[in-house]
Amino acid sequence: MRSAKLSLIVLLLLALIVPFAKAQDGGAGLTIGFSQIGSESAWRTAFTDAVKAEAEARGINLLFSDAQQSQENQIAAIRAWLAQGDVNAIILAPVIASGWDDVLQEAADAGVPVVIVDRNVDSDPALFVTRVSSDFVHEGRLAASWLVQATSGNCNIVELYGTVGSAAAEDRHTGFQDVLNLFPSMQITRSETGNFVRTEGKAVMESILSSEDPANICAVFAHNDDMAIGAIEAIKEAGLVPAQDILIVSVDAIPDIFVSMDAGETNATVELSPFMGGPAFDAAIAFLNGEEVPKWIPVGGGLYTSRAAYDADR
Ligand code: GZL
Repeated sequence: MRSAKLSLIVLLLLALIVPFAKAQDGGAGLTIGFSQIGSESAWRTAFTDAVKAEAEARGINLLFSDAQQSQENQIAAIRAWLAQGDVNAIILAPVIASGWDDVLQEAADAGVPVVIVDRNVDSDPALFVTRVSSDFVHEGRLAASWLVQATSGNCNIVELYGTVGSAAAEDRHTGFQDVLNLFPSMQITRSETGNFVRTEGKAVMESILSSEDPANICAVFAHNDDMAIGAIEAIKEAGLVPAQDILIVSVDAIPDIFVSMDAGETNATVELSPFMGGPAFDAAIAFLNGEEVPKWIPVGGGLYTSRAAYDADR
């Protein structure tokens, strides 16, 4: 009789304590789904590797899905994790901004918090915990500001646009145009999407070089380094000197862009940190522990015109 009573008391105590048990600070033991866009660029791959390494270091059980740049695949992965019923949180790197309302509502209804990383969604912010990202508009402004000082405000520019509909492409374009609007002799004369992919960036630049007088192209603004590297290959194959005949500025600061910079084949890159996993996991854990989380957690980055300057900032 005494042991039954004791067991009952213990169970009652556990019932009181367990609901208030905090997720361990680092997230050890949590199961978190990470819906990644794909592996379209070297930056994306570095971002994936950094998130996986962070999860491993924290003892988080990471469920990883590479959507191969398909929103349909991202939504399917999230729904599968919700159906599993044992996922504590979801990290989403959305390929494009629209089309997330339903699945984010389903996650909210299931009590599974979602943290947005990198690109943005145009859904109600109440449907996700926070967004960890850089400021894409600022990145565009930085790139344009460098080009203004490199050309004294007089330049016809080819824009290699990222994935159509993505916040990264839309906002980098907006920031770049914000600055150009101040300089009447700076204009984007051609803008074509290369979808953030190196081979597509090369193909688009080849097409532009064959349909425009290259003497009228002062510079290329590529929304990411991979497309810039593709453009560099096209410029060289057209018999022109990249970074001299045609200036080049891009975003991401991937290792390969510094190889091009060392060779004098590109001019400038804006850094985009791949280390968003830590802040994303921290935000999910804070939310699970009932703590307030800001709606935006920024990651920074500067503009670099040499490897030495980039290395000096590490
Ligand atoms: C921007 C990110 C972009 C990178 C590209 O934050 O979404 O997607 O600049 C990647 O390299 O494809």
